[in-house]
Amino acid sequence: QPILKNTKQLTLALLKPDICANAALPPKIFEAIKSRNLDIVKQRQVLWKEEDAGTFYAEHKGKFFYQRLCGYMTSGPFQALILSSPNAIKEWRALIGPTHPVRARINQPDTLRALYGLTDTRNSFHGSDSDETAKNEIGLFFPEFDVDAWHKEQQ
Ligand code: RTP
Ligand code: MG
Repeated sequence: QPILKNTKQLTLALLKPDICANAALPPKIFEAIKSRNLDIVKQRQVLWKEEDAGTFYAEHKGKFFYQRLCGYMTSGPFQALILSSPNAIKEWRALIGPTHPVRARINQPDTLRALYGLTDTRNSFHGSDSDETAKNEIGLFFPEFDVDAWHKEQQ
């Protein structure tokens, strides 16, 4: 029996509230996702309470931008996406670009944060940074989604 290796990776992407507040923007983002050959496996609209932001951004508690980060992320509905491709984590992070939009505009002007990001904190997008965080973050937004079962189904 041949061993079929699953070559696909999952990542968790967020289109933050500023993107979702402007109806003209999400279609442009979905176009960019498509042209980067990232598949949308699942998609959900989310509205966070303060405590949800606190859970997701626990590692940033105490930093100078923490309060404004939580205020931003609870300011309105946003979109959570599970994306897949052979190299989904790096592909999505490459597409969104550097954390800080002002730097992105100088160094990587074609990235989504360069194009749409507003400030260092209001930077419009999130992407998981490893397989482990992707699995945890997918679990937070899509508790019904079984990451391991999905990988098995791909084989
Ligand atoms: P993310 O986790 O959202 O993909 O972004 P990241 O790794 O590029 O950035 P990280 O350092 O993990 O920060 C998480 C989010 O906090 C906000 N932030 N504001 N100097 C600031 O004002 C500042 N630095 C970070 C951003 O919304 C960032 O995505
Ligand atoms: Mg991060």
